This record gives sequence, C-alpha cells and structure tokens, in this order.
Amino acid sequence: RLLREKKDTSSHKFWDTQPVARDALQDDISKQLEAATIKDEKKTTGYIKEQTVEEIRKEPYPLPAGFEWCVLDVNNEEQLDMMYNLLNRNYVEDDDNMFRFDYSRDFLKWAVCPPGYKVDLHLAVRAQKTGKLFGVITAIPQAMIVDGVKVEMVEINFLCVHKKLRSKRLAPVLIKEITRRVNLTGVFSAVYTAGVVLPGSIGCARYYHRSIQFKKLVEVGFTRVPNNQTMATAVKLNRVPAQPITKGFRAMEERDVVGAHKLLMDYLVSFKVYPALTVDEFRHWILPKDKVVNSYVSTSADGTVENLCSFYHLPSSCVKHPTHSHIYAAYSYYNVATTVPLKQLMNDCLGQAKAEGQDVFNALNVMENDKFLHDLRFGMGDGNLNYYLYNWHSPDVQPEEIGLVLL
Ligand code: NHW
Repeated sequence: RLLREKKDTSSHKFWDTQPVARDALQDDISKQLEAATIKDEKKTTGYIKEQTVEEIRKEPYPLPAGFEWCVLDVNNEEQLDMMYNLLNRNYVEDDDNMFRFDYSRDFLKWAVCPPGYKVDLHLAVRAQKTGKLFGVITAIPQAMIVDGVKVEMVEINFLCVHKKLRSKRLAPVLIKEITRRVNLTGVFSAVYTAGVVLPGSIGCARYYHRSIQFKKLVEVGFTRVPNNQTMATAVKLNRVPAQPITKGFRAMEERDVVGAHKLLMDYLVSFKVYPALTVDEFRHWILPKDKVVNSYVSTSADGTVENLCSFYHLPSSCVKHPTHSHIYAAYSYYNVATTVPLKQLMNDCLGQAKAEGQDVFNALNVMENDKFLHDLRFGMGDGNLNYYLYNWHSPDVQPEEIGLVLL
C-alpha cells in the first residue's frame, strides 16, 4: 500500500527524540505482543508520552547568538506585514521552484485567529539588532476526534525559516519552543500536514487539480495540453457551469450557521480523524470572507441546510514568469451533499470558483472527494500531503477516512 511505502523509518536526529509514532518500533511491539498472545492490550489510543504542566520547562529554549524570540500580533498591520513578507519570500515551493504559496494578509489573520487563539503561540525568531524576522511557526487550538476519541490539540502551521538560515537546525528549535508553549497551556498533542515524509505520519493524501483557466495554466507551466488534444478542445473540456444547477444554491449566510454546522458535524462522524468544531469555530472557518473563504448552501423550504460546499483561496506566486505574477487557486474545503449528488454540488462549486477569479481548483482525495474527482476532470497532482499527529496514538488512516482539511 502507498501508505506503507511512504512511512519514514530512516534515522532523524530531531524527530527520533520526539513522541511521534515510529512504524518500525510499533511493528516490533505488535510482533512481540502477538507472540505473547496479549494482542488486545496493544495500545491504539492515548498519549505516546504522558506529561503534566508542572514538568514542563519554564524557560524558553536558547537561540543562536544574535537572535531572539518574539510573538506576532497579526492584528497589528506592521507585524502582519512582517509575517506576510517572510512567508511570501520563503514559504513552500513546488519541486521545480516555479511556484511559491502566497497566503494573503487577510488569509493569515483568519488562519491564525480562530476562537480561543493565543498570541503567544504565533511565534517568531527575529534578529536582535534589526528586528528582521527569520523564522515563524504557529499553533491554534482545535479539539480533534481520533478514532472516536476527543482530544484537545493544536494545529501547527506556517513553519518557515528564512532561506538564508536553512539547514542550521533552527526548525527543531522552533518546534521545541512552540511545543513547550503549547504544553504550558495544558495541551500535549498536535496535528499538522506536510508535503515531506517524516516520522509520525498517520496517513497520506494526494492533491488533484481541476483547470479553470486552462490557457493561463499552460502559459505559466502548471499544466500542458494533453497529446491527444488541441488547446481549443482542452479549453472547451474544462468549461464549468455559468449558473449553478443545484436548486436554491447560494452563498452561505449567518442564518445558515447553526444548521450547516449540524449538517457538517453529522457528516464528519463517519471519518476516523476530524475536527470537533464548535458552532463558533465553524462560523469562523466557513462563513464567507472576501478572497479568503467561500461557502455555499442550499436549503429546504423551511430553511434546513441540506447541502454545503466550500473552498479557500491560496494563490501561488509564479516565481520566474515574466507576465503572470500569480496562479489563483481555490482549495476544496468541507463539502456535504444530502439531496443532490456530490458531483453536481462540486460542479456548481467549480462555477463559483471561476466567478471568483480562480485559475485552478485543487482537492485532496480525502473524505468522499474520490466520488467526483474523475468525472469532474481533476488530474492527479505530483505531490502527496502527509497527515501527522504529535503525541497521540492513532491507527493508520486511508485518505477516504480523513475528515480534516488544514490550510
Ligand atoms: S508544512 C510547511 C513547512 N514549511 C516549508 O516547507 C517552508 C519552506 N521550508 C522551510 O522554511 C506545514 C524550511 O525548510 C523548514 C525546515 C522550516 C521546513 N515539518 O532547521 P533545519 C507546517 O507548517 C525537520 C517538521 O536544519 P530547514 C507544519 C527535518 O526532518 N519537521 O531545516 C509544521 C530535520 O529533522 P530530522 C521538518 O530546512 C509541522 C530538521 O527539520 C519539516 O532549515 C512542524 C532540520 O531542521 C517540516 N515541514 O528548516 C512539526 N521540514 O529529525 C510540529 C524539515 O530529520 C510538531 N523538518 O533531522 C508539533 C509541535 C506542537 C506540539 C504540541 C503538543
């Protein structure tokens, strides 16, 4: 299985010291347990390492000379700009270094300030003399359901080290310091995703891409005209509906929040890993925000929300292109279809993404997305997205068992 092949069992100076699942080790234990016929006692849930707040180190971890810790108040325009600029110049790129994620300022504010967020967990490293940022990592609170068990966790995102400071082991210091700060709040587990394969992965999903502005995507080198097609046929084949087909399809509003929350949570129960969203968290994450997140619903005559679909906006800079500065990409978020086929709902969603100026619609093969990817002409991408849990035992999950999309 893909998942097995992708498991990382090589040696890692930092990760080998951390409470994350290690496949080789676990296999060893299960073999021993099998041999002793006490199979039932194999631990499948709970902390990998039990800790209390009292045991947690009180002082920040030391940084190399000339650097100091700071926190980023993203509601302060200057500090938001600093974070934006570090990420815009140094964050995730594709393998050929043609595209780099360009999370907008409004997106960053939204992503790191859900209900209950703590400024102390928007952590950065700056130069003592100049104040210039060299590293960042963020944690936000999110309870997760893992194999039916509710666990208080944080979601980790935006780990970034300035290109000039790469391969100097600053990332492990950022991770240790955010862990210490999170632990001091009484939380001991985390969830995160990454393209790279590291110890601790619980599952591996794949990105799929649906061209919307096919010609532009060819021009920037994101895709190419298939051998058996001309540009004109490819453009035609990638048309999306100008008007939604689903009756009553419209942008989600505040009056839909409670009903749409129930619809989503009733749906997510069928997955092995998903966020235990409160109504307030759901409102924060799903209610439309210009150029950040779009969501749509349709309701029955009495206003009961029956269908929900959503996407978030994550453009990428075209690093080397002379004329196109960005690819505008919509990322499939949470979708639930109860009265129409999911495929129809997502086709309507593609139409909205186009109306919102998106060039491409990306989706992972998580949840039930496999039901529409092929028919709606999504093509398989070349990158995997690995899902990780820190300090929590979990069974391995297949993509269709994952009910979680991180930003
Ligand atoms: S994934 C996006 C990560 N960011 C990027 O790819 C941006 C571009 N790259 C960089 O900025 C979404 C640097 O290359 C980074 C590494 C900073 C990635 N996750 O400093 P060194 C997230 O934000 C390990 C975890 O020399 P560097 C999720 C690597 O295996 N570890 O490398 C983040 C090695 O350890 P090893 C990663 O290139 C989740 C060590 O870093 C990693 O200058 C974080 C080398 O460090 C990655 N993506 O900087 C974990 N990439 O053991 C949260 C490399 O192999 C854990 N490494 O020797 C939970 C914490 C909270 C717990 C709460 C209870």
